[in-house]
Amino acid sequence: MKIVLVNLGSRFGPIRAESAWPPLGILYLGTILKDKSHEIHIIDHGVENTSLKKTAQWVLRKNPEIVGLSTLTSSGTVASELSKYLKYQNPDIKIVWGGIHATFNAPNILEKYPFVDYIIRKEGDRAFPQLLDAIEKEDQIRGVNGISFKNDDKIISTPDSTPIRNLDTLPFPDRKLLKLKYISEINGITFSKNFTSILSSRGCPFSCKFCCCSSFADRLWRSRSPENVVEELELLESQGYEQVVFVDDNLTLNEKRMIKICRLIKKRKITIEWFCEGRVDQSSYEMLKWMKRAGCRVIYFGIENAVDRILEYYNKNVTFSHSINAVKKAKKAGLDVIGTYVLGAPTESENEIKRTILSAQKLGIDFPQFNILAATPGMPIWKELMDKGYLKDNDWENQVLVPDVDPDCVPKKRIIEMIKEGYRQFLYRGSFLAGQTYRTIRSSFRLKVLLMNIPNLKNVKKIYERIYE
Ligand code: B12
Repeated sequence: MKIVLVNLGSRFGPIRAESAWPPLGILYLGTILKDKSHEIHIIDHGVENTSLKKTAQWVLRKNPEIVGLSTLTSSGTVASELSKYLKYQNPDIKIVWGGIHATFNAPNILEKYPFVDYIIRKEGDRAFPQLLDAIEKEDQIRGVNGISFKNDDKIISTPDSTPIRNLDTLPFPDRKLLKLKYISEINGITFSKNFTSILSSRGCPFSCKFCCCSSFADRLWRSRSPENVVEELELLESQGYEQVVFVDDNLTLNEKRMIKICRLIKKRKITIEWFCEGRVDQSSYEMLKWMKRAGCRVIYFGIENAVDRILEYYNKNVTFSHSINAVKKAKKAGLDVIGTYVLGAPTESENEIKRTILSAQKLGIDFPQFNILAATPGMPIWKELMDKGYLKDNDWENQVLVPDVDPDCVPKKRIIEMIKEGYRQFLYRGSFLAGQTYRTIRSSFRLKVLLMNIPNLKNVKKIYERIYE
């Protein structure tokens, strides 16, 4: 069959290729379907910087039988506009939605958007090919697990598909399906011009209040074997990639496995640089040291908050002391550390927010990322807001900032002021600037990044503005 897969951009406008990462979901699906002899075309609408109409025309020119759209909550309404237009232009096209947003809102989407034919909930690697087989053979669609569709105005949802256990059975995503060149950039600073993403495990056994990843995969963590991961890294290096980001929900859950991946990277003399996220309670010095040796340059730690009461509310299963220790060990191992924070929980006081923001200065991280607690369907916080009666029926289509709806939160405006002030104070400290200069002089990685960014230096003001926003 002729299939077009679209990764949609946010309704807030195009994302620059510099701050986007390749859409691994549809790259996996495209590769699997291509291997089954389907004709595949992929477009990353979010970053290709074309209007929705041009994207639609591109799709129509391919004359597809199936159009699959990958959706996040931020792109759901864009997906509906595109789907409506395509269906209007060619009613024979079957429109299939997948991804996080489609998964957690299937009945609402099918009810509101009659031009969506099928929704694949959760992982699509098995369900999507099965659905296509059923459509092609005019077979029983109801026999395919993990799909939702409308039949005689009734919404049918087949039982959930089970998460794939053996991830080594999946092919390596064929990144050549996308013509785009992605650039790695953090806060306006370019890190690499030959960059891609990789996934070494799926799922997470934790159940943080602000995350929907564990319910997406039934809290089931599955990992690829170290050999399989390193084989893909080797391939990426041979294709000219210099830097990759691991987008795992929980990369370091099994420290022994992580160390084995690092040992294999060293053994096979792979020199790709990489960055990743990590949990502060899964951060032995031995593992972090191995990660550094094996090319890890930057680790994002989910510090979230400096107040244990709030960490408990978030169900994060860590205390702030874990963060203090993890950052110390990561710095000792030679990694750059970005700390990500979630502020604005119900009952979190203004003083507590200030305490968290200030603590970032003492922690020794290289940069903080302060976020405001947000909720979308699928996250435990979403259910909590529903139970409290703070959400309206049509809120499912948008991300909700918790301080906007919960009167027990410090007002959003005040949190934004504190965050801006926090960034300003963080950046303009003599000790910080001196420390960063010292680290840059001693690090070949940082020096390389500095050289690459010399043409950007005139944009320093813009970079700072972006940090503040
Ligand atoms: C990498 C990543 C990014 C990257 C790239 C995203 C991309 N283009 O794919 C970047 C940095 C750009 C990014 C940005 C954002 N992200 Co993000 N991101 C992720 C992350 C960590 C991994 C995604 C990934 O590659 N997974 C691996 C692949 C294999 O899985 P997958 O994409 O889910 O695909 C599978 C299924 O969903 C399904 N599927 C997917 N698409 C389709 C399409 C069809 C047709 C079918 C049938 C099936 C199907 O099959 C795939 C294979 O099994 C996830 C966490 C997560 N677990 O999803 C958060 C996550 C998706 N991001 C999230 C958010 C909030 C954002 C931002 C809004 C953040 C912000 N404030 O700016 C932006 C939005 C960008 C946009 N386009 O609108 C939330 C989404 C919540 C929601 N309800 O939408 C997540 C779930 C994080 C979280 N903990 O809540 N993100």
